[in-house]
Amino acid sequence: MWKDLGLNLEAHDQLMAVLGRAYKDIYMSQENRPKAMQYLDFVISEVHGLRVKELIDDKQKGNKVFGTFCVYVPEELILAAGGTCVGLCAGAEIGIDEAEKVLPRNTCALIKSFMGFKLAGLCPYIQASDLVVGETTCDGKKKAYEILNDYKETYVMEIPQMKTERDRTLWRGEIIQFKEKVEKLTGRKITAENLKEGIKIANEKRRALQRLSALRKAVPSPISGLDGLLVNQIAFYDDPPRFTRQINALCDELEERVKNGIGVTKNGTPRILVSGSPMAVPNWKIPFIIETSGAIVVAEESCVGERSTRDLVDENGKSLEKMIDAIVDRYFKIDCACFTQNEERTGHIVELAKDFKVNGVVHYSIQFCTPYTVEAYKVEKALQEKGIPFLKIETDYGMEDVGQLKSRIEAFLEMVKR
Ligand code: BJ8
Repeated sequence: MWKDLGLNLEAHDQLMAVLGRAYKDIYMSQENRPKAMQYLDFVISEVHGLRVKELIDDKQKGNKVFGTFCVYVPEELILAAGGTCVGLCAGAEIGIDEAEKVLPRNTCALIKSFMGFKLAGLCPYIQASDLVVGETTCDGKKKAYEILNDYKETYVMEIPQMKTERDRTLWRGEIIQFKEKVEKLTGRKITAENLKEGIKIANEKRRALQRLSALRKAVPSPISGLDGLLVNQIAFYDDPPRFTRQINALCDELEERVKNGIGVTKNGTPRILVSGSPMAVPNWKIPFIIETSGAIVVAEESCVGERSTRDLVDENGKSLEKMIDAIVDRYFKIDCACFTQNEERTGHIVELAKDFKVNGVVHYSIQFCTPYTVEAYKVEKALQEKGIPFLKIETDYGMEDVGQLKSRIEAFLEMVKR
């Protein structure tokens, strides 16, 4: 299968060995994990195995795979046409030498990573995809997609940069055009009936993730931040109905824990909100440092977290038109830092900090990510006004700065404890 996908077999084996070791050290060393996390352990062990096989089997039945890098891509339309939406590999320092042959060195690690994975032949998901769907969010991504398109067909959705009525009209046009692209590629018409089903599947997945998020508000939290993040990461890869069932089972277990006052840490452990750039698998660096420094992460204000699960698509639309409008509205609410003005995001961060009773916010931006690094100023100001401690971190996927980050995080935790 790997050969047919055109993967670099030797390098892929090495990558799997490193990933396996990192997972064992970071995840399996945690104490008191919920039993239902075993399913997530299994998915990770098969993330470059059974899941890819499922996609290949599905393609043999005539279904299409859409690879994505952003939560703006409307999964509902893909599901309606019998397709599968998968997040592509972008969370590890892989193939950097290859990536830097086509991209400037001072490009964010996420962009270098997806380019590196493709050029080094290490991402089975991009190899299995029939189409990559990109978007004009930040400049780095939109220019990188032009280059990626030389190696893999990449369709780019235009994302408005403001939220006026004119921008909504543009966004609606983009959604319609994408619907037509999906119909053309899959050879299937999107109807009110199949779109209703697509909306339902995507909403059910978000509801399960919302349920998990709500349970993490409990003091003490019944699940670690590392495990919470992992669930949100796997949401981009797994089969949606199966994932929803498994996460609801996890939530049943966590509900019991909350009822019995069982947590993964002691009462009094500092509670941290991590906010900022998305963390794709296997980017576990910041929560790992926080949680091995005596605190717990209780929420992620990020696309791999609250931003992608906060809003549902309204399910009351009866006609195809109305359903499309509901999709337009739901995605138009996303508060990515690529927008200007983006006051919603700072408002959401303050709200989350209060709801989750956090002792502090760690703002994480990937080095060279202009939108999130610049927006950190406004976030800090908004939190300062509310008296909520704030720490700004800028880093990449490398491990060289772990010691230095740990010292800064430990000092921050000392301060929030006072
Ligand atoms: S909706 S956050 S998934 S664009 S980290 S590549 S912004 S330079 S990832 Fe994102 Fe969609 Fe927005 Fe979410 Fe650019 Fe920054 Fe890199 Fe980023």
